[in-house]
Amino acid sequence: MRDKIYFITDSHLGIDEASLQRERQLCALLDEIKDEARMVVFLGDIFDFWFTYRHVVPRGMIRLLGRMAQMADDGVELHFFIGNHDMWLFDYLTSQMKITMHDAPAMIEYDGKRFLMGHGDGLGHTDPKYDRLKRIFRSRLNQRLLALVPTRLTFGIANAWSHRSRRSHGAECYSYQGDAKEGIVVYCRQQLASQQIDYCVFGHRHTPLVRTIAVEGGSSSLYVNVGDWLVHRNYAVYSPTEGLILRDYEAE
Ligand SMILES: [Mn+2]
Repeated sequence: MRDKIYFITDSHLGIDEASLQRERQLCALLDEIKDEARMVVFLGDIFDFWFTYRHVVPRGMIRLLGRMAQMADDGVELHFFIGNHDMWLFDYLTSQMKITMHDAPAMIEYDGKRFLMGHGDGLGHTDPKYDRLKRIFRSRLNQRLLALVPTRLTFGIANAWSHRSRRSHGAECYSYQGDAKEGIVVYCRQQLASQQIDYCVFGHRHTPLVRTIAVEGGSSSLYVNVGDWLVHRNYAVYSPTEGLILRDYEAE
Protein backbone atom coordinates (compact mmCIF):
# COMPACT_ATOMS: atom_id res chain seq x y z
CA MET A 1 0.00 0.00 0.00
CA ARG A 2 1.28 3.45 -0.85
CA ASP A 3 1.05 5.13 2.52
CA LYS A 4 4.62 5.94 3.53
CA ILE A 5 6.75 9.06 3.34
CA TYR A 6 10.47 8.60 2.76
CA PHE A 7 13.09 11.23 3.58
CA ILE A 8 16.52 11.23 1.94
CA THR A 9 19.25 13.83 2.38
CA ASP A 10 22.84 14.89 1.68
CA SER A 11 24.11 12.33 -0.79
CA HIS A 12 26.46 14.95 -2.27
CA LEU A 13 26.58 13.12 -5.59
CA GLY A 14 29.53 14.15 -7.70
CA ILE A 15 31.85 15.03 -4.81
CA ASP A 16 34.16 12.03 -5.12
CA GLU A 17 34.98 8.79 -6.90
CA ALA A 18 32.64 6.81 -4.63
CA SER A 19 29.75 8.91 -5.82
CA LEU A 20 28.61 6.43 -8.47
CA GLN A 21 28.39 3.62 -5.92
CA ARG A 22 26.39 5.85 -3.57
CA GLU A 23 24.09 6.75 -6.43
CA ARG A 24 23.53 3.07 -7.26
CA GLN A 25 22.71 2.33 -3.61
CA LEU A 26 20.31 5.24 -3.48
CA CYS A 27 18.64 3.97 -6.65
CA ALA A 28 18.42 0.49 -5.10
CA LEU A 29 16.63 2.01 -2.12
CA LEU A 30 14.24 3.90 -4.40
CA ASP A 31 13.51 0.66 -6.29
CA GLU A 32 12.74 -1.09 -3.00
CA ILE A 33 10.36 1.57 -1.73
CA LYS A 34 8.65 2.60 -4.93
CA ASP A 35 5.50 0.58 -4.36
CA GLU A 36 5.09 1.74 -0.75
CA ALA A 37 5.96 5.39 -1.17
CA ARG A 38 3.18 7.90 -1.19
CA MET A 39 5.69 10.71 -1.01
CA VAL A 40 9.47 10.98 -1.27
CA VAL A 41 11.14 14.05 0.21
CA PHE A 42 14.67 14.98 -0.82
CA LEU A 43 16.04 17.23 1.90
CA GLY A 44 18.84 18.87 -0.07
CA ASP A 45 22.51 18.58 -0.96
CA ILE A 46 21.54 15.56 -3.02
CA PHE A 47 23.91 16.91 -5.67
CA ASP A 48 27.24 18.25 -4.51
CA PHE A 49 27.07 20.89 -7.20
CA TRP A 50 24.53 21.70 -9.82
CA PHE A 51 23.80 24.52 -12.19
CA THR A 52 20.83 24.52 -14.49
CA TYR A 53 21.73 26.01 -17.84
CA ARG A 54 19.15 26.92 -20.42
CA HIS A 55 20.18 24.30 -22.98
CA VAL A 56 22.66 21.85 -21.49
CA VAL A 57 22.63 19.56 -18.46
CA PRO A 58 25.65 18.84 -16.21
CA ARG A 59 27.26 15.43 -16.72
CA GLY A 60 26.42 12.58 -14.35
CA MET A 61 23.68 11.66 -11.86
CA ILE A 62 21.55 10.20 -14.64
CA ARG A 63 20.53 7.09 -12.69
CA LEU A 64 19.06 9.08 -9.84
CA LEU A 65 17.40 11.56 -12.17
CA GLY A 66 15.92 8.65 -14.14
CA ARG A 67 14.54 6.99 -11.00
CA MET A 68 13.07 10.26 -9.78
CA ALA A 69 11.38 10.83 -13.13
CA GLN A 70 10.02 7.27 -13.13
CA MET A 71 8.61 7.67 -9.62
CA ALA A 72 6.99 10.97 -10.55
CA ASP A 73 5.46 9.33 -13.64
CA ASP A 74 4.14 6.50 -11.44
CA GLY A 75 2.31 8.99 -9.26
CA VAL A 76 4.62 9.28 -6.25
CA GLU A 77 4.51 12.80 -4.81
CA LEU A 78 8.06 14.22 -4.90
CA HIS A 79 9.43 17.16 -2.92
CA PHE A 80 12.90 18.66 -3.12
CA PHE A 81 14.25 21.16 -0.60
CA ILE A 82 17.31 22.81 -2.10
CA GLY A 83 20.44 22.63 0.01
CA ASN A 84 23.42 24.94 0.16
CA HIS A 85 25.18 22.80 -2.47
CA ASP A 86 22.38 22.29 -4.99
CA MET A 87 20.65 25.65 -4.69
CA TRP A 88 20.98 26.32 -8.41
CA LEU A 89 18.62 23.59 -9.58
CA PHE A 90 16.04 26.30 -10.33
CA ASP A 91 13.18 24.79 -12.35
CA TYR A 92 15.12 21.87 -13.86
CA LEU A 93 13.45 19.09 -11.88
CA THR A 94 10.05 20.73 -12.10
CA SER A 95 10.34 21.07 -15.85
CA GLN A 96 11.46 17.44 -16.31
CA MET A 97 9.24 15.72 -13.77
CA LYS A 98 6.38 16.57 -11.48
CA ILE A 99 8.28 17.65 -8.39
CA THR A 100 7.68 20.42 -5.89
CA MET A 101 10.75 22.54 -5.19
CA HIS A 102 11.23 24.40 -1.89
CA ASP A 103 13.82 27.05 -1.12
CA ALA A 104 12.89 27.36 2.57
CA PRO A 105 11.49 25.06 5.27
CA ALA A 106 7.84 24.14 4.76
CA MET A 107 5.01 22.45 6.61
CA ILE A 108 3.43 19.44 4.99
CA GLU A 109 0.41 17.71 6.47
CA TYR A 110 -0.18 14.02 6.06
CA ASP A 111 -2.20 11.45 7.99
CA GLY A 112 -3.37 14.18 10.38
CA LYS A 113 0.23 14.99 11.32
CA ARG A 114 2.17 18.18 10.76
CA PHE A 115 5.70 17.79 9.40
CA LEU A 116 8.05 20.78 9.42
CA MET A 117 10.81 19.97 6.98
CA GLY A 118 13.73 21.57 5.23
CA HIS A 119 17.43 21.29 4.45
CA GLY A 120 18.62 23.14 7.55
CA ASP A 121 21.34 25.61 6.52
CA GLY A 122 21.31 29.13 7.92
CA LEU A 123 18.55 28.52 10.49
CA GLY A 124 18.17 29.51 14.12
CA HIS A 125 21.04 31.90 14.66
CA THR A 126 21.54 35.19 12.89
CA ASP A 127 24.76 34.93 10.95
CA PRO A 128 25.19 38.11 8.86
CA LYS A 129 28.13 36.61 6.97
CA TYR A 130 26.17 33.53 5.93
CA ASP A 131 23.06 35.57 5.10
CA ARG A 132 25.12 37.88 2.91
CA LEU A 133 26.66 34.93 1.08
CA LYS A 134 23.22 33.39 0.57
CA ARG A 135 21.89 36.67 -0.83
CA ILE A 136 24.81 36.85 -3.27
CA PHE A 137 24.31 33.23 -4.38
CA ARG A 138 20.57 33.68 -4.74
CA SER A 139 20.63 37.03 -6.55
CA ARG A 140 19.01 36.71 -9.97
CA LEU A 141 21.60 39.00 -11.55
CA ASN A 142 24.53 36.95 -10.20
CA GLN A 143 22.85 33.75 -11.34
CA ARG A 144 22.45 35.17 -14.86
CA LEU A 145 26.10 36.20 -14.86
CA LEU A 146 27.21 32.78 -13.64
CA ALA A 147 25.33 31.16 -16.50
CA LEU A 148 27.66 33.03 -18.88
CA VAL A 149 30.90 31.83 -17.25
CA PRO A 150 32.53 28.93 -19.16
CA THR A 151 31.42 25.68 -17.50
CA ARG A 152 35.01 24.45 -17.18
CA LEU A 153 35.74 27.39 -14.88
CA THR A 154 32.46 27.19 -12.93
CA PHE A 155 32.78 23.47 -12.23
CA GLY A 156 36.50 23.78 -11.47
CA ILE A 157 35.85 26.43 -8.84
CA ALA A 158 32.88 24.49 -7.44
CA ASN A 159 34.99 21.36 -6.96
CA ALA A 160 37.83 23.25 -5.31
CA TRP A 161 35.36 25.05 -3.01
CA SER A 162 33.64 21.84 -2.05
CA HIS A 163 36.87 20.07 -1.14
CA ARG A 164 38.15 23.05 0.79
CA SER A 165 34.97 23.40 2.85
CA ARG A 166 34.98 19.69 3.60
CA ARG A 167 38.55 19.90 4.88
CA SER A 168 38.00 23.01 6.98
CA HIS A 169 34.87 22.00 8.89
CA GLY A 170 34.57 18.30 8.31
CA ALA A 171 34.76 17.27 11.95
CA GLU A 172 32.19 19.81 13.12
CA CYS A 173 29.70 18.41 10.65
CA TYR A 174 29.72 15.02 12.30
CA SER A 175 29.10 15.85 15.94
CA TYR A 176 26.08 17.24 17.76
CA GLN A 177 26.79 20.68 19.19
CA GLY A 178 24.08 20.76 21.88
CA ASP A 179 20.54 22.18 21.73
CA ALA A 180 21.54 25.82 22.11
CA LYS A 181 24.16 25.68 19.37
CA GLU A 182 22.28 23.59 16.85
CA GLY A 183 20.66 26.16 14.56
CA ILE A 184 18.01 23.74 13.32
CA VAL A 185 16.91 22.89 16.87
CA VAL A 186 16.81 26.59 17.80
CA TYR A 187 14.67 27.25 14.72
CA CYS A 188 12.32 24.33 15.40
CA ARG A 189 11.79 25.46 18.99
CA GLN A 190 10.95 28.97 17.76
CA GLN A 191 8.38 27.49 15.37
CA LEU A 192 7.01 25.17 18.03
CA ALA A 193 6.29 28.10 20.34
CA SER A 194 3.47 29.31 18.10
CA GLN A 195 2.08 26.19 16.47
CA GLN A 196 1.59 22.49 16.75
CA ILE A 197 4.23 20.44 14.96
CA ASP A 198 4.39 16.67 15.18
CA TYR A 199 7.68 16.10 13.41
CA CYS A 200 10.65 18.26 12.48
CA VAL A 201 12.66 16.58 9.73
CA PHE A 202 15.91 18.08 8.45
CA GLY A 203 19.29 17.22 6.95
CA HIS A 204 22.46 19.29 6.44
CA ARG A 205 24.16 18.25 9.69
CA HIS A 206 25.33 14.84 8.49
CA THR A 207 24.49 13.63 11.99
CA PRO A 208 21.62 11.15 12.35
CA LEU A 209 19.60 12.08 15.39
CA VAL A 210 16.20 11.51 16.98
CA ARG A 211 15.33 13.82 19.84
CA THR A 212 12.19 15.12 21.51
CA ILE A 213 12.18 18.90 21.66
CA ALA A 214 9.78 20.81 23.87
CA VAL A 215 8.94 24.40 24.65
CA GLU A 216 7.33 26.03 27.67
CA GLY A 217 3.62 25.51 27.65
CA GLY A 218 3.94 21.83 26.95
CA SER A 219 4.21 21.68 23.18
CA SER A 220 6.62 19.05 22.02
CA SER A 221 7.75 17.58 18.75
CA LEU A 222 10.04 14.86 17.50
CA TYR A 223 13.16 16.24 15.81
CA VAL A 224 14.66 13.82 13.35
CA ASN A 225 17.86 14.64 11.55
CA VAL A 226 18.03 12.16 8.72
CA GLY A 227 21.84 12.17 8.78
CA ASP A 228 23.21 11.66 5.30
CA TRP A 229 23.70 9.37 2.35
CA LEU A 230 27.36 10.40 2.10
CA VAL A 231 28.80 8.64 5.14
CA HIS A 232 25.90 7.00 6.99
CA ARG A 233 23.43 5.87 4.32
CA ASN A 234 20.53 6.89 6.56
CA TYR A 235 17.00 7.62 5.55
CA ALA A 236 13.79 8.16 7.48
CA VAL A 237 10.37 6.69 6.88
CA TYR A 238 6.97 7.67 8.19
CA SER A 239 4.18 5.15 8.20
CA PRO A 240 0.71 5.68 9.70
CA THR A 241 1.18 2.55 11.82
CA GLU A 242 4.73 3.08 13.08
CA GLY A 243 5.28 6.83 12.99
CA LEU A 244 8.59 8.32 11.95
CA ILE A 245 11.63 6.06 12.12
CA LEU A 246 15.26 6.60 11.22
CA ARG A 247 16.76 3.76 9.25
CA ASP A 248 20.21 2.61 8.25
CA TYR A 249 20.26 1.24 4.71
CA GLU A 250 23.39 -0.91 4.99
CA ALA A 251 22.19 -2.65 8.14
CA GLU A 252 19.23 -4.15 6.35
MN1 LIG B 1 24.03 21.12 3.55
